[in-house]
Amino acid sequence: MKRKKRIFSGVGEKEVTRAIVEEFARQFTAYVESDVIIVGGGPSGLMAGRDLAGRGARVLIIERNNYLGGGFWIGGYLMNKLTVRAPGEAVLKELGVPHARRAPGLFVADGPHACSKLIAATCDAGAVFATMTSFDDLVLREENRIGGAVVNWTPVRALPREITCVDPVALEAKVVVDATGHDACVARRLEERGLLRMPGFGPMWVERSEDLVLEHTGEVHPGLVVCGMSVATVYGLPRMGPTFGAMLLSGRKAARVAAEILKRG
Ligand code: 48F
Repeated sequence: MKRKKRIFSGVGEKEVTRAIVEEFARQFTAYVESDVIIVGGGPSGLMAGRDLAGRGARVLIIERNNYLGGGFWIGGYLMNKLTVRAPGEAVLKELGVPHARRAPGLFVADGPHACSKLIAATCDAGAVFATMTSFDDLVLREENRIGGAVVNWTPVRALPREITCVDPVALEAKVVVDATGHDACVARRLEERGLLRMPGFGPMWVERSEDLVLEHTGEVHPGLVVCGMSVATVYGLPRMGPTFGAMLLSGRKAARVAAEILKRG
């Protein structure tokens, strides 16, 4: 049979596989040492990553899922409309996310639109992602200063202990940001070692919670910055439910704080 002219290039399976493996290895090797590791690719982590990378920092975002965005795709109760209380809508404007004013100081946007724009803006700023990668532990240096994060492939955790014994690997960074949401997984590791006391987040009270989360966003231990809902868990602040202004602005503040730590050296 006469072969028709090809539409796509003639590269085969081996080139496809090499392209993936070599590019992954190149990037991973380059980010074995970075300025900032952000654990958690939800709204606060993405925002922190975008602003820090925009300031020229080398930023690696670690996310245990194969998708980024955390709780930012869905508003609440499985409904994909997000709310943002003023002044958080300034970030929606900056990202070019269409939003409607529902009441004085209250705005609504589409989850998929807002989340995809934030992810794209974070990529455009130059942040790099390790997805399907779970934070496992911290690297601690002299006087318990943070020196990086210990990570493993997410599926390793799902395997029965009897058949796997896969050691994690360590990544070095000058600053680590805990953006893991309500679980505050990174700060939790310090608590387990008696280096931090975490009361856990309190009951819902949106009018107080957003202000408090923003106020408390910052360096909680030398080299560790907390942002987003992990701040509520670390400081015992009320939760806020499906509203995201404080997540975006907390990520922005975390970027500022991390940049100051980097400058301080
Ligand atoms: O939960 P998440 O969206 O955190 P956030 O940025 O925003 C909170 C809001 O979504 C909402 C709220 C207020 O609006 O109450 O809940 O504080 O995103 C956290 C991300 O961290 C990832 C997790 O999969 C999610 O994408 N994550 C959590 N633990 C780990 C992790 C871990 N151990 N390793 C890697 N990623």
